[in-house]
Parts: sequence; C-alpha cells; structure tokens
Amino acid sequence: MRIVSGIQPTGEIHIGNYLGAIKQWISLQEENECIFFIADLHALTVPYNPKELQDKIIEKLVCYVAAGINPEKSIIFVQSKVKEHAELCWLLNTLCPVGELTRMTQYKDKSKKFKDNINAGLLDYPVLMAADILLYKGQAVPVGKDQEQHVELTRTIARKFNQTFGQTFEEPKELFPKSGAKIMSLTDPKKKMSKSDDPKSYISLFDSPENITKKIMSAETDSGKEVIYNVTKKPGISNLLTIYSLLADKPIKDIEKEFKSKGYGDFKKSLAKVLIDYLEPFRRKQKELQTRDVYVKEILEKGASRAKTIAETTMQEVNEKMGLI
Ligand code: AQP
Repeated sequence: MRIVSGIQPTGEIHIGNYLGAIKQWISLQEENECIFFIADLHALTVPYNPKELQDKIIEKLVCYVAAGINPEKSIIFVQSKVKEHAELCWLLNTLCPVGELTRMTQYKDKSKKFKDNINAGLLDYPVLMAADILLYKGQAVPVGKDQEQHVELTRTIARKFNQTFGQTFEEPKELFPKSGAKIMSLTDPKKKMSKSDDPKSYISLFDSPENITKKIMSAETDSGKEVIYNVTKKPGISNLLTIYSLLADKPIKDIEKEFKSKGYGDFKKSLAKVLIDYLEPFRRKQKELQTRDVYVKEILEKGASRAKTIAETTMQEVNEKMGLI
C-alpha cells in the first residue's frame, strides 16, 4: 500500500502524536511505500513566528528520525519543498463546496481559539490535506481520531474528481491504532492532548525525566483512589492507563491488577518510570542528530526529490484531465 501522513511543525511532538500517528508509521514502513512529510504549509494557518517556524521544521525532521522513521525506507520531506501540494490544492478547491469546509470540527475549534485570525487558509486546510494525500495517490492515511473528518472529505473530493474527470484517484482509508487514537490532555482529560496547549498538558517526546515525573505526578485524576479503567467515571486515570498499557505493552487489566491495593501516587510514579525508560533512546538519538546538520539536510533533499517525481506525474495527469494545457 502507499501510505501518506504528516505532522505540522507547531509546538512539540507529544505522546498523543506518537501513539496516534508516528508509532503506526514505524510499523507500516516495514512493508509499505511510506511518504511522511512535515506539514509546514498547514502550520501557517494559525499565528506563528517565521524564525521559530524554520527551527521547528528541522526539529520535526529530527523527531521523526529519532522516534524511528527510517529515511532509507520512507520518503521524508518538507511539504512546501514540493510545490505541487499547493497547486493540486487550488485545483481541488474548485470541486469542494464551501459548506463542507465550514462544518469541519477542526475549523470550528480553531476559529474559536484564534478569533482574531480566522483566515481563508484555516477554512481551506482540509482541501490542502486532500491534496497532500491524493498527490501521491495515497491508499491509507495513519492518523489520530481528530483527523477522521478530513480523510472522509478527501474521499468525497476524490470521488467527485473521478465522477467529473474520469477515474484517477483511489479513495484513501484512514488507519487508526486499536488503542491510543485519541490521547487526552493531562490537565483536562475531557480534551484531546494538543501541541498548542499548555506544556503541562502533554508529555513531549523529548521531555527531561524530571519534567516527565512532574507532569505525570500533577496530572488531573478523578475522585476515589482505585486504579480502574472507566472512561465516563474516571477519564483521567483511564487516559493514564491507556498510555501505560501502550508503552509498557501490557493489557490494561494486568495493570489494574498490579495496582489493585495501591493508590494513584504509586501508579503515577510507575507510569513516569515507564515513560522515562521508553523515551530515553529518543532523547539520545535526538542529541546525536542535532550534531549532524549535513545528514539532516541530505534526508530532506533526497526525500523532496523522490516525492517530486511522484507528484509531477500526478499533476500532469490531473492537469490534462481538467483541461489545462
Ligand atoms: N491527542 C492525540 N491523540 C492521538 N493522536 C493525535 N494526533 C494529534 N493529537 C492527538 C495525531 O497526530 C498527528 C499530527 O497532528 P497535527 O500536527 O496535524 O496536528 P493536530 O492533529 O492538530 O495535533 P495537535 O497536537 O492538536 O497540534 P496543534 O495543537 O498544533 O493543532 C495527526 O495524525 C493527529 O491525528
């Protein structure tokens, strides 16, 4: 299968991004043709600082590789380096009703959050995402649950294109992990963990052991003291149990048993240790990559050139079918 997915270079990549998306990418790259990009054009739709953005783009590449994406196996590149993303987005815009875009949950949430900057790019985000996927004729998109609506819209746009201009695109399907498709905020377990929130609400992949311990020990828990999975009654503990189970590779039932006669404090201490141990190799690899600028640039150049070859072929076909010369 051809797999396509990306992450915006906003904030710091957290364990929600990892468990929802990157962890799937790592296993998928073994047997599929994978295309992973840094979605810098998407990041322009919310307020940002241009100098910081440049640093964040490189930071994200380092993060992908440190977390286990293999540049020999997968194509890794920066979205804006392949101009066909923006070009296809424009063409697909002409097929997408505005009404479809105004009903998108992410658009509604972000327009509320950034009241002073409700720009046309924010509204058009899902069409650019459709272009990101269809440009490579992606068949599957490993993402977290929050992106479900956008992949659904990609299918609608692909269908409309095929009906209007002839069969061109396969309708891509979303790939959610069995568990971890929606990791919740540590400070408010009713909200999803998000890069643009307060750093106390997430564990970054490169947080120091001290910070991990602090954040986990002060994570919002629920009344009572039993370590039991119950999303409605105990959303905080259930979220922590999900993280524990995925990182320690243990069923939730076994973790509940282990902490049956212990309280939240012991459970949290143990979870902090699980996180620290799991993320230790990531921190080590990050440090090593930070000293290898040339290698990092090479990955991006090689990735963009491989991506461009596929993108140009699709654009030629799309331009012809749409009547452009
Ligand atoms: N809390 C989450 N649980 C599971 N998966 C998640 N993803 C995001 N949050 C969670 C998945 O991570 C990938 C990259 O996300 P993105 O950079 O495109 O931005 P996002 O979905 O908007 O993520 P954030 O963290 O909330 O970023 P900001 O705050 O910048 O908007 C996607 O596959 C997403 O599903």
